[in-house]
Amino acid sequence: MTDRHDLPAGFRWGVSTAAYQIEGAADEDGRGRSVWDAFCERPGAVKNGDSGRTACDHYHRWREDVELMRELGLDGYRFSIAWPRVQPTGRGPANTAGLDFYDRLVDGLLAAGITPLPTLFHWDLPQALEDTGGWLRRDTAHRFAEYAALAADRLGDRVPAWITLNEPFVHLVYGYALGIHAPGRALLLDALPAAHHQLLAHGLAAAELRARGLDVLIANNLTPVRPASDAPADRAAAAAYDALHNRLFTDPLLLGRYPDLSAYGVGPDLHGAVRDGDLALISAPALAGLGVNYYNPTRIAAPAGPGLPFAEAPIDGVPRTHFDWPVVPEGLHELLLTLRERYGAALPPVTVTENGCSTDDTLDDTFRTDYLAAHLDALARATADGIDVRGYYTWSLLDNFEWAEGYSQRFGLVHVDFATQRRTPKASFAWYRDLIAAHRAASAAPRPAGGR
Ligand code: IFM
Repeated sequence: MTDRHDLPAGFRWGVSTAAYQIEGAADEDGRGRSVWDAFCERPGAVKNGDSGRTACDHYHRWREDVELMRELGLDGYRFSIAWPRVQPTGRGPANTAGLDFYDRLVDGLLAAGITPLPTLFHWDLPQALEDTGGWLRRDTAHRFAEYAALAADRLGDRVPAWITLNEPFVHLVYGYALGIHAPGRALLLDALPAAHHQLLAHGLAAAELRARGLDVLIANNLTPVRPASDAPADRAAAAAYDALHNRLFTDPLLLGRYPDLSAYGVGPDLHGAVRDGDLALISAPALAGLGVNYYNPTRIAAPAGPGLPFAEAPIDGVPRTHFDWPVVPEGLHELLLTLRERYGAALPPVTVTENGCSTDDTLDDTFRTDYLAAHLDALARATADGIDVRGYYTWSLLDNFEWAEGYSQRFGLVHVDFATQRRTPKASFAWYRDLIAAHRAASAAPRPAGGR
């Protein structure tokens, strides 16, 4: 039976983090204010009134964190660059002191034999840009390309591949449609221009990165969508949800068009946001890879009344994480096969840029080990089925600031005591380290006939 030990030779092992969730140092070295700084100050917006002002203090403790990564034997580290450190107001010349931090980090990673994989936008928009309309405004896409060029000019000599955006779907829905993440706007379907402007930002930044000889990826949050039954109404609802969650941010990149959003009463210009030439720009240059962030499938039924054209249905009979998310490893295999069926030759190589689970506050996190093992087994089955998967970055290295949930959800291989900043590797840390070492040794050794 195919399992994680059968992942291809050269498969890249990593961990993922994001700036606002770990860095802290909110006022240092000229960093500007981000939408998350503002959102965390709103009473009741974040559980327990938590914020990322200190988080894991990674800004000062990054050497210790790189040492942990070296111990894991990682090939790659996916982190995000805080736009407000590079351009405190989202425009204008680079803040050198802010870029210096990432310069030191990149050098530290390379010295540890780890390839840096930066994400340019993981939700921490400079507040000054939000004040002029944020992602609802087309100009923000141009500002993003300018920022991407500044970051690439400083780090591109050592960083070969870049992720433009993290989970634009989640940012759109939580940040602009429902208001449960920063910037806290609850515009429902009127938020849709923020989808197009994020994709336009990707396209414009991709051109800057490619002009500097760099590879470009995007990290999309994707979910296999399962209809609650075979009834036509449930199937139609599932298709509508799939269009919003999966296709909205992948079809334009790989097919050069938006999916059919008529179930939402929305036309192909997304409330007038799409202009001539935009889709050509978004889809023109081939992506070096598609980043897939997978956590769980979604079960969808027809809605009971007016409003959105779908209703979420429970997934019963499976384990659940501390966050109460259903654990369905097979969903990762299913998702990758669906992507191939949908995009065919247009599907670039895939990297799993996030996958992981929150557990309770314990060092003996067998739940996480089982979760990771089962998802990697599913990934190996996808590679055996011919999907080109290049690597796996687990979320996350450290327990960290989990957005509206504050510090109540712990996703780390390493426990963080937020009062002392003490890092303690959990059982899953040793497990991941040993898996990476075993895979590397087996990949280097000649394969016995009929075996691994
Ligand atoms: O913590 C987040 C991350 O920032 C984006 N993807 C999902 C993770 C877990 O919720």
